[in-house]
Amino acid sequence: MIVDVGGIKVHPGVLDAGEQAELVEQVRRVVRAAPLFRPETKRGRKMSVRMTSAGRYGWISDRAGYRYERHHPDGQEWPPMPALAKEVWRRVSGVSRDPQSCLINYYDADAKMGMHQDRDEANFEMPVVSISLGDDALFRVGGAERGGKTQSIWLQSGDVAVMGGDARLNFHGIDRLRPGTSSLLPNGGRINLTLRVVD
Ligand SMILES: O=C(O)CCC(=O)C(=O)O
Ligand SMILES: [Mn+2]
Repeated sequence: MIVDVGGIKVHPGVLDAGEQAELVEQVRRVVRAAPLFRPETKRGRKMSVRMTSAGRYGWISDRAGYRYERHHPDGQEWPPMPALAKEVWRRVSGVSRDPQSCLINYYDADAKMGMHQDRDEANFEMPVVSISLGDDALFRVGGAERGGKTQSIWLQSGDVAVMGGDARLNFHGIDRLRPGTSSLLPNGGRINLTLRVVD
């Protein structure tokens, strides 16, 4: 059963417990090669999530703004995309192109993400596919204009959200986690993977 939240399609439980553990293992391999960092906004504010990327492109935010880059801030190319994440994309994206970027966000118990649009990609006909692992997170979805009506849903470990079609440019964010709701990550928190076609 797919849940429609303001046009974003949430597929509950796409990954079973074994697949979630396998994907965490694949994420750990990425993080060993391309360590998590805490990005700054254009205004010099530290974000509360830590992030890294895999695939051809990684998403970067710093004083120069938001953009995709071929390299981690330490100068290396991004590691290969987790195979299981790409498989999830193939199951749910509905498009024939493969993703070129897998952004990995790590939320500790206090992290959140403000309302924003994903609009640094060249082709908005390509969806964004978002995979949740670890603690539950309150996901808020608005419309294509900032400040409109919003709806919220608790995303659980193994859930996958597809932001596509008319909802591709909808504002969205994470208000908070519910710490201790999952035992997938030994130190708690949440990993979110977002897969995108960039160029
Ligand atoms: O953590 C999430 O579920 C959303 C992440 C997100 O919107 C993003 O990285 O652009
Ligand atoms: Mn986003």
